Amino acid sequence: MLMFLAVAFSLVARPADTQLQRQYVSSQPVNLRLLYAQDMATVAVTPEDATCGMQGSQQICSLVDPRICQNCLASDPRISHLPELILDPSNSTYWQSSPWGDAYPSPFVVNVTVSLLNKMYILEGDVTVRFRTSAPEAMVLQKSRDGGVTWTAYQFFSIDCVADFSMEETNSVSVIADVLAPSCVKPSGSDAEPGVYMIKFDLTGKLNPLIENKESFYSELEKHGPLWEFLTLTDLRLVLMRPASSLSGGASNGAKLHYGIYSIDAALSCDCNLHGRYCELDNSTSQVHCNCTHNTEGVSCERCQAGYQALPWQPGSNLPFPVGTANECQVMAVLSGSCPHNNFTVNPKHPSVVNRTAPGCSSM
Ligand SMILES: [Ca+2]
Repeated sequence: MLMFLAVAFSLVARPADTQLQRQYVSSQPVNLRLLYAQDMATVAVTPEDATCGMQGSQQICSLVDPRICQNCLASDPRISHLPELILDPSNSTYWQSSPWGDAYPSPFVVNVTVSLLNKMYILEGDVTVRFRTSAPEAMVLQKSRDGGVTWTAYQFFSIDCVADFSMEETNSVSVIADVLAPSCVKPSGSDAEPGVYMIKFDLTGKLNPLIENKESFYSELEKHGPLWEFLTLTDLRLVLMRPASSLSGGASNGAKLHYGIYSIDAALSCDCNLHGRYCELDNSTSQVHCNCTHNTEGVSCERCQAGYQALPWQPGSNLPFPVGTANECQVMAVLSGSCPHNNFTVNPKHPSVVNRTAPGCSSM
């Protein structure tokens, strides 16, 4: 398998296991393109004919030099630029939109949606989008937590935030309310690679003020309130709203106005309630589930295994930081007779629960 960009950052910067005997089991961040390679993520562009060459050959011309043009035809692999090239391993292959021509009334809005298969993930770092040549003049990065039914904005991007979104341009964050509220920024990015313009949703920058106090950060996160909702997702969506330099020529400027994306990257960890280190695809059911530890089971390790229900199930915890708490499911002793499991809580490892014997059952 081709290797992708290394996960260079993690909002949950934790010391190595060997140093502190951590109790909980955290899922390891995985790059979005690796999840795609493992059939655990998909990418789609809508409307479908916004991808170039779907209904015959189309000419795509350079914004910088309109005399330089290429043909695009979706049915010809040599000159097709389909959506999957956004998440493929190659940094040089790209998705290309149709030109903004007569077929599209203004505005030319295109959705690029990345969906994670049947599972909630935690965003662990920045979302980066590598555009071909230049970034759109206006776009929104959104996320969904319910498989694409409802969407909320992570970040607005515009060369004119007031005109496009009635928002003042801002970058400042200081309190949690600032972090969680979407802001609008100019689509200014790095063009370190020739022909590539990289735009970033700066999650690490936004979270830095919160992560300084890790006890407080994890305490807030584990309430499963607004911070948890902010960081968890099932889908990411880029709503492309206006191609670069369209203000100068508008839709009539046709072939040189379009969108192109080389890649979308994000580090994500599977939500396993701190009982599983990674997720995997069950090919027989085409469903993703956690590889569970601590005697737990379920898609997200959300229940105790049979015979390990001595105590009620709980998620693991990062607290007290940094060692955390495993909250593992505890084995039950199975006694003779007809006592139901959940009433029989005799536990040789934990004598404190030995005497929780149900009425009518014999005690050990
Ligand atoms: Ca690519």
